[in-house]
Amino acid sequence: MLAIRIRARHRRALALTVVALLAGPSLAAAPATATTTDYDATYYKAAIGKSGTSLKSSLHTITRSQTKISYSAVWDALKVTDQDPSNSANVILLYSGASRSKSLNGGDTGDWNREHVWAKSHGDFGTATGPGTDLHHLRPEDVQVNSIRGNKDFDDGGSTVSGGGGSLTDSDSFEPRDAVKGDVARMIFYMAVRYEGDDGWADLEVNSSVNNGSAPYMGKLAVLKAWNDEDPPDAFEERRNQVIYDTYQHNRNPFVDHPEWVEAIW
Ligand SMILES: [Ca+2]
Ligand SMILES: [Ca+2]
Ligand SMILES: [Ca+2]
Repeated sequence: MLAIRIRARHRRALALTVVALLAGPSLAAAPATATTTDYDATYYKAAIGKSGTSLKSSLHTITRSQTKISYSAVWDALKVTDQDPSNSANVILLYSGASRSKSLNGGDTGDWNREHVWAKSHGDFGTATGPGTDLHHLRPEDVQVNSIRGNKDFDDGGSTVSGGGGSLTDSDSFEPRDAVKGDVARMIFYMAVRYEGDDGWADLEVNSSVNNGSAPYMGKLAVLKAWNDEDPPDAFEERRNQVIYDTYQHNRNPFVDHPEWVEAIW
């Protein structure tokens, strides 16, 4: 079922690429176009046809129904969700793109650890069971690269991050490598709809700033929207969403299924 859906999306993406090439030499990515998924008639039934705050509210109600896992259980979950498709003994590190042994999870140089893409200080949710253990924004990352990203907001620009796979950083922001820019954006947008302040955690929102610090915000909105368009969901990201849904949390990232919903809300 999933394989069929992925192939269908890739055919659409290819068709869109041809249209974009025929349309002219613009370097701007085309906005994400409407997609259909196997879940539209079921999981997303209440959201279909909506936009703006109505869509956001609907997606919140849908995604807040989930199973939650402990922070210690996140280690083993990431070994499944982020498994290297070419080597089942390894995980792929988000920013660096490296393939590293699953057994090297830990805190030492050369290890990988649990990166909170929505920095856990932004809203101060820590690692208690909740947003701090939500697999939809937790990814394996090299210990030192994770430390360099720190709690910076996302924006374009900066100098090359050592071991960062082409990621850039400056004093107040981080730019992931191109292949995961959309993944990062869709994780941030998921957090903004999933957490609305009604379940004991901060209402997380995307804004247009950097230096958000411990405020429950993440920037920059315009950059994240562009990244969503430039880097559409691929098979790795879609499989990850499916594994979280089937095996761990039983909720989905709506923006992996429907990247055009970013534009429909923001
Ligand atoms: Ca900056
Ligand atoms: Ca990607
Ligand atoms: Ca929110």
